[in-house]
Amino acid sequence: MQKRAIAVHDISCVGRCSLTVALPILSAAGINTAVIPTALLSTHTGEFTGYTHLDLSDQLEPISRHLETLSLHYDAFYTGYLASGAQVEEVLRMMDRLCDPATHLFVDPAFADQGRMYSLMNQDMPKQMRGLCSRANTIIPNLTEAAFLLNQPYPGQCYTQALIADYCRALIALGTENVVITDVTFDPEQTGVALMSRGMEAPIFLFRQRFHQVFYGTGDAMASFTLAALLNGKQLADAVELALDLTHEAIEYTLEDGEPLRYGVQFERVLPTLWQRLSPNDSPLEK
Ligand code: PXL
Repeated sequence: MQKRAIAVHDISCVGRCSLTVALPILSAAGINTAVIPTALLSTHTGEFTGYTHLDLSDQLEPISRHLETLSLHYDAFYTGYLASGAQVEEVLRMMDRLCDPATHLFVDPAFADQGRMYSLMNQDMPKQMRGLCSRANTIIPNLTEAAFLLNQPYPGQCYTQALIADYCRALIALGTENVVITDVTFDPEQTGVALMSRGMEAPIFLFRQRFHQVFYGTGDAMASFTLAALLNGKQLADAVELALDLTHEAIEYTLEDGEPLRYGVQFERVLPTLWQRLSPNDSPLEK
C-alpha cells in the first residue's frame, strides 16, 4: 500500500522552505502527501523584508472537519512552521480529528535558529510547541529550538557532547520517542546532528563537512528527507544519515551555482537520486 502523509506547514511563495520543500521531497519518495497550509507568505521571513503574511488559523478547523469525514488513514502527520502559539492548540485539535494510533506524529518545531526566534514568532511559541512535541513520535529541532523548548538559553558556539546528551534526554522526557537535534557543532569544520530514541543511553552523533554560510530551508529539507526515509522503512539513524547526505549535496549544488542563499537550497537537483537511495520496503512505520 502506498503511504500517505499530511504536511502542516506554511506556504512561502518564494524562497524554498516549508511546504514547497516538504511536498516535492515526500512526493519524490513515493508518498501520497496531503497538505494543510498554516499561513501564506510571499517569502520566508529570513533575509527578506516587506513580505506579506496571512495567518490561516481560522481555516484549520473547517478543513480538518471536512477531511475527517473522508476517514483516511495517514501514516504520518508532519508539522512545521506554525503561524503562532495559539495555532499550536488548533493543530493539536486537528491531530485528534485526523490521526489514529498508527499515525506517526513527526514535528519540526521551526520557530527559531542561530540563537533567535524567527521574526514573526511571539514569545509564547516555545511553551506552546512543547505541548506539541510531548505528543510526537519524532521531533527534529535545531540546537536553538532544542534549548528554547527546554527553557534554556541558546548555548552559543561552545558546548559539550554531555550538554547535547542532556538535551536529548530532557526532550525525550517531554514525551516524544525520538529526537534529532540538528546544527550540532563541536569542530569548526564539521556540523551535524545528535539523534536519540527512548531507551538509548547516549545519542548518536553524525557529522558532515561544515559550510560557514547561513542556509535557509535546510531544516525543512533535513526533516522532509528524514521522514521520507522513515516512511520507506529505514531505521532512524539510517534515515538521518541519508538526509544529511542529501542536504549536504543540495548545499553543494547551490554553492556551485552561485544562487543567492536566501532563495533556499537546490534540493531539486538531488531528487532524481532519491528513489534508488531509499531502497523502499513494506515495513510499516512503528509507533
Ligand atoms: O524554514 C523555516 C521557515 C519556514 N517558514 C517561514 C520562515 C522560516 C524561516 O525563516 O520564515 C515563513
